[in-house]
Amino acid sequence: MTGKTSLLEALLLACGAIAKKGSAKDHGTVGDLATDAKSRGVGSELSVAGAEWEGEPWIFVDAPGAVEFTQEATHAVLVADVVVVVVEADAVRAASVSPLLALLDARKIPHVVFVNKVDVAGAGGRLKETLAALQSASARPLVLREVPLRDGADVTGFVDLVSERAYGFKDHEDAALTRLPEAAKTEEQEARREMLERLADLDDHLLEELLEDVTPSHDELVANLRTDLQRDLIVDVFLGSAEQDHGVRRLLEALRDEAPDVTVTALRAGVSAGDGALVQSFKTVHAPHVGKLSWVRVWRGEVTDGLVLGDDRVSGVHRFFGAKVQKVPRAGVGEIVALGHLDALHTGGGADHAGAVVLPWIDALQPCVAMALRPVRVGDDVKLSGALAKVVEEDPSLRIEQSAEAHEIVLWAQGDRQLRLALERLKARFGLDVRAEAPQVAYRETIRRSASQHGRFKHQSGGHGAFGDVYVDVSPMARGEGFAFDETVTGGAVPRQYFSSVEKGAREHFKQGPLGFPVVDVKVVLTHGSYHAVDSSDAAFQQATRVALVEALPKCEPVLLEPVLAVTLAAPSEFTSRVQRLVTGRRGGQLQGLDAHATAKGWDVVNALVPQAELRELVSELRTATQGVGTLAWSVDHLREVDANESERVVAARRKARADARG
Ligand SMILES: Nc1nc2c(ncn2[C@@H]2O[C@H](COP(=O)(O)OP(=O)(O)OP(=O)(O)O)[C@@H](O)[C@H]2O)c(=O)[nH]1
Ligand SMILES: [Mg+2]
Repeated sequence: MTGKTSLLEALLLACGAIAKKGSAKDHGTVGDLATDAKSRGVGSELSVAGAEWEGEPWIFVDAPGAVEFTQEATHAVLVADVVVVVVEADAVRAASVSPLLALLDARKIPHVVFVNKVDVAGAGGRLKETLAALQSASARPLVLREVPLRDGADVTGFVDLVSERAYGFKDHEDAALTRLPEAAKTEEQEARREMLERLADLDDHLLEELLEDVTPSHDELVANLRTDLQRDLIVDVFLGSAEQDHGVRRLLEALRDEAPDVTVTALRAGVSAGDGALVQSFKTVHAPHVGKLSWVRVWRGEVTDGLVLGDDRVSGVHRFFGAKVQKVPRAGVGEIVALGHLDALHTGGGADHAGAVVLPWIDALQPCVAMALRPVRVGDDVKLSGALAKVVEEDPSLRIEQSAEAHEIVLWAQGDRQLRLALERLKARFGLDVRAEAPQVAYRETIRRSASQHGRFKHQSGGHGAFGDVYVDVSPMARGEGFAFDETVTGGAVPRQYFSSVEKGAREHFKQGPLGFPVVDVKVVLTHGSYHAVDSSDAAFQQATRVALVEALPKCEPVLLEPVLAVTLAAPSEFTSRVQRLVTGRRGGQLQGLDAHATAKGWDVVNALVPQAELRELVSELRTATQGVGTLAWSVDHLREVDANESERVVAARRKARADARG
């Protein structure tokens, strides 16, 4: 919500691609109209708009900022020539871009920062600390490109540190050249000096000039800025207001002069020189009536309708302007277009005339909240699986899990918002009404005490009868040991061939213990028994074992076990103590440790153990406690005894569900 979509709108206006801006508040902008943003209040999807400015083609990709849509946003970043990171003049919020900056640096993706919303009252007073926070979040030096002109704490214009010209903001108009006020001169000179010093750190010629007090030429300065940006050695910082169109033209000019073009970016993306068209997909959409569309960047050559790419033939080349899609005969190098019916191409994959091309991409994020889905209409199950496969292909940070134990289809996502979006898509695109409920936790049960039990199965019907007779010892084992069977039968009381029948009977019975869940960590020992030469059988001994266990287990103090997850919660360090309290405030939450984040500067990771049943609420609390930016990774760690209260609740709920199912 920092104003990315608003900035796109302002850029399009500055290019002359639109005559009038749509409202960002009502999601009437080019960027938001192209997506489902309207129904959710936040951007959830990429949108693309092409424009022409000063005789050159531009393609802008607007990315969602919410943490749940990071995967989608990251995909756009990977194929971009340059990334504009939009932040607000707010130190705490600015620090939240740290993971993004770390990714950009790891991939050497050129990026600049645009400090937006400087029109907000008092923004000028917060700029200094915002810049400091940004610098602590960035591994690369920030190069401030403009200093604000101020009236008290309000920003009224800026001085461009390259041209040293001062501009005064006017509402919804290009800034007008003004005289640099005396009061701002010292600040301007200090800021320019600092900019030059940072650039001189990276260039010997500039350093010499600086030491000799020679003013570098405008061209030399721009050449340095260009090289340093392209090699991801510096992060330029611009400021302005997307809503008021302040500072937008200057940003556009800087991007024109300094951002790399597609040949440089293609090398960065791992594309080798060669002949013919080569594309890489960064988004896949299954649109009703249209079928599969692959959003691609053309890294090399020219794509024409009907061209063979990978294993398929291009059926339709589409150019975007937000929601408006136009069919074109061809797309040139550097363009971003949607190609129809490239069925074998998946998001992240490349293709040329000879087949699939493997290019560096990024792993799917691990989803952290889950819902069990059930079609409202009976018989829609197969349709649901098919539709879900497509929804997940569109967003690889979703995952489907077919739970055999609970007979559920579980959809895993990055948060409730992304889950809701998936449900909306199932409805809008596939006509599927789906009910979502909390998925079943894989509870287990075990026993606390041992018992010995006799079990006999005797049955006479028609021909020959059935007879099995066993004495078993049942005892608890250590957590994680599962199931064990042994026998200590002497004197052939139970013939050897029935030992495995007893084991089978026990395994079968343990599928559902007295509390209603699979039984684990229990040992069964067959100690004694008797048999009948004619009537005994495998089945009869299995039955006798069950008879014994039905009696035995309730006497052994059965207890409920729940899966406990090892979780890693990541957030800016000012939220760390709050995050720790979230863990300790949760049922069964245990702190394990605290570390600095491996890549995101100024972030911490809190390691903890929490019951799986608490995961969804923990994620939602984490988001609330961290202004929406915290993330969580998890793995199943161990099974733990559930305390009496919770156990009673879970067992009662299970009984009720069983009773309801029986009708
Ligand atoms: N005062 C002020 N408000 C702005 C400015 N730019 C955007 N806004 C407001 O900030 C809110 C969010 O703007 P968007 O452009 O939708 O933000 P976004 O970054 O695209 O948000 P997501 O896509 O959800 O990440 C809207 O209410 C805008 O009106 C600005 O320059 N000044
Ligand atoms: Mg947006």
